[in-house]
Amino acid sequence: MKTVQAACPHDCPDTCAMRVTVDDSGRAIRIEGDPDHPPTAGVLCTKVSRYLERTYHPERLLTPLKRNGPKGSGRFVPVSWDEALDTIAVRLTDIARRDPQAILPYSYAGTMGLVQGEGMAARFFHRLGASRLERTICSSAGKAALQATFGAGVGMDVEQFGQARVILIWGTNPVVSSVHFWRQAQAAKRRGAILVAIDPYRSLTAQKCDHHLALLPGTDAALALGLMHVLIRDDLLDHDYIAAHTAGFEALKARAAGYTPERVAQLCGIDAAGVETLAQLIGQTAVRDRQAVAIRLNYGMQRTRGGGNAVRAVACLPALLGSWRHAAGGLLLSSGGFYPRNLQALERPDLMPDPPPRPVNMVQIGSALLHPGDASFGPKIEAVIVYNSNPVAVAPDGSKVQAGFARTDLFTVVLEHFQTDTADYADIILPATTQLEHVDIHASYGHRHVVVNHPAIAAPGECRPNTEIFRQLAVRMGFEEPCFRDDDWTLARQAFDWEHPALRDLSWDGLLQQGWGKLAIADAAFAEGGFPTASGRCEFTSTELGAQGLDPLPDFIAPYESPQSNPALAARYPLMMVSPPERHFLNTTFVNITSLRGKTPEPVLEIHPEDAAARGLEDGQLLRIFNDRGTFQAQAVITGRTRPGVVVAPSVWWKKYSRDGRNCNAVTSEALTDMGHAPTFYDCLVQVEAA
Ligand SMILES: Nc1nc2c(c(=O)[nH]1)N[C@H]1C(S)=C(S)[C@@H](COP(=O)(O)OP(=O)(O)OC[C@H]3O[C@@H](n4cnc5c(=O)[nH]c(N)nc54)[C@H](O)[C@@H]3O)O[C@H]1N2
Ligand SMILES: Nc1nc2c(c(=O)[nH]1)N[C@H]1C(S)=C(S)[C@@H](COP(=O)(O)OP(=O)(O)OC[C@H]3O[C@@H](n4cnc5c(=O)[nH]c(N)nc54)[C@H](O)[C@@H]3O)O[C@H]1N2
Ligand SMILES: [Mo]
Repeated sequence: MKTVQAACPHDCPDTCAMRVTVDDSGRAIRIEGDPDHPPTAGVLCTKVSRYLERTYHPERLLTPLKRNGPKGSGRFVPVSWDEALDTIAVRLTDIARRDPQAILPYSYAGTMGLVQGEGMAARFFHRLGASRLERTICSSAGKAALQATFGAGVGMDVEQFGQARVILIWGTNPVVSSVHFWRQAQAAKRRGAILVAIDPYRSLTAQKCDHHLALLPGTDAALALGLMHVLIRDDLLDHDYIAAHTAGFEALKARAAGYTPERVAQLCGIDAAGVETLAQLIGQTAVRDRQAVAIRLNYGMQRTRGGGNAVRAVACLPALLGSWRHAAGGLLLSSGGFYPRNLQALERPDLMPDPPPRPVNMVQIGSALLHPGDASFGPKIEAVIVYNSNPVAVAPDGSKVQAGFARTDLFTVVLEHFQTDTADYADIILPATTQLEHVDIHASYGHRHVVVNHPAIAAPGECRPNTEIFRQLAVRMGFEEPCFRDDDWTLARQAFDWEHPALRDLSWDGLLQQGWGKLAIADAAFAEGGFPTASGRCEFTSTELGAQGLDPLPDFIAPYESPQSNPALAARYPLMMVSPPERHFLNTTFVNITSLRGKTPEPVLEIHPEDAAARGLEDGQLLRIFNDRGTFQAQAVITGRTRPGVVVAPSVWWKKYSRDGRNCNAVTSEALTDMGHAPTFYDCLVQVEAA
């Protein structure tokens, strides 16, 4: 029997430290949260506590496979590693001889590990001169907004939320998506804190908060500007903090003047009293009582057209209130910017040709694959190498994505654990190791610890780590640079700049032994200002955005698709659809885990009783949800949890497990946000009828 220190690899702010118990035969028999790691506190979520079921799943891919039927048919036969890698190397060499930009890597955060993520893979594609993937499918609108406002993706320490007096849980459903933050919020509540959810939907989180403000999707910037309007009007401001540590207050004041509670109420579909009450709550608590007001902001608001501006507007509030003075006050969207990553050493961008290859936005993979190539787009895409992602299911405008991957002239390689919807379209599938079987090191975007992952068990069958697969491809492609021979622990060490002051408390040996260690960052990092912007201030007016010719101030930008902004479209498709995470899945990961799918056997669509009655729909009935882009089916759940005019499709389903072979991304669009080139999954008008 032995216990191995591990890290949860999933795309989640919590990045848990885990302990894996392995018996004498080498089989993992237990997985649990590390009780000593403060953010994890011995607890794993429902999904990851099933990680052994996933690892020992009878459908794990165990050998390389070659397609033996039409694309998408899912028919494959086993081949040797030599045959698989030789086939890939011959094909990529041939394409690269003409133009390496016709080769596209496609990856995201199937694992958040810095080694099995873009470590060796990035070196390989940089050296090859392949197209550069803009990895913007999740967090880049908010990241660009924080960059403009705070100077980096930095914020409060999640471990401090338990001491806050008021917590705004804004555009996030942590009971589902971040249970370790929710533990902190509950601790605060037990101490008498007031929790407020801001979400169009009465989520599991909103149900447990003291107040719930159900605004229309995509209207958060208007609400934030309305709160500022009241705070300024009633002089609920920390004037000293504003004077010493912010830039652009007068301009922001002028902008907020236009957002009266009445106007905001109309834009957000709420009553003006809701705006007044919330402003009084945060203003009185922060300024009159000098107590900590904390904001947990996450992804909900970022998935609509004005997502970047919405994050910028909300991010101005803590400085106006002086909340940053408290360790338990301020705002947390991401802590990722605190880590001194050493991407130069890890990913070797210097291996890229000059000028750098063209970018391709991962959100628009459907259109990119269907593009015939021209002077402005560059060459037609001839090969895609997919790892750590499932684009056929997760990317928007799914019928385009599917048509792109179905191209018979496209050469597709998929590195995977399972035969996903994307793997069905591969020419070659390569079996990858899971977190229990490989080395990794993790930063977090929710807490402030480095977490190490030791392999606990041997790889099953012929599975290999992503790193090893790219190392062997590099040999076959004739890449001779020594960096293609670095092993995984070497990559792990290269991931950070160990001389950086944020890592001064950590030693490599100590980290390997304990499995985790905390960055040296002050609890109240911005109590005395010191934001990592050029001015050192919290920038209400952003010099950076101004220099790019953009609005330097945050503003409300209406959704592409809403009854207010696009009445003609809404006449045909009157319902706004959001498709946030389903509790028992992680994006599409875990959808194939029997015990978890048992809890959610069918895709559902939640719809308000008024909208259901207007369409003669009954609870449990099979629905068709559609717009000009496509259609998918789901079972009706008629409920007052959503507001009239808004339908909710918990996601993301494997297409092949649904009755019609489609999922909600059949109707979502490829349009991008105002900042960060991010997706607009929740900016989507649909109509609903009985199937
Ligand atoms: N169980 C589980 N956990 C997950 C994931 C998962 O799939 N399943 N995914 C992980 C990943 S990759 C991510 S990015 C995070 C995402 O998790 P969160 O940060 O929680 O964000 P979302 O799930 O996008 O949306 C959360 C809430 O935002 C609401 N919302 C939708 N539109 C708007 C809007 O315009 N304004 C406001 N204020 N709210 C809106 C939705 O109704 C939903 O209740 O979760 C991670 N954790
Ligand atoms: N409609 C709608 N669509 C959405 C969202 C939404 O809220 N609504 N959310 C969006 C968001 S926030 C995100 S982040 C994206 C997520 O999209 P993806 O990053 O594609 O996430 P997953 O669907 O979980 O797919 C990850 C895949 O990586 C594989 N994998 C895991 N570890 C490894 C490894 O070590 N090696 C290899 N080779 N493979 C591995 C897993 O088996 C899994 O199939 O989806 C987006 N799509
Ligand atoms: Mo995400």
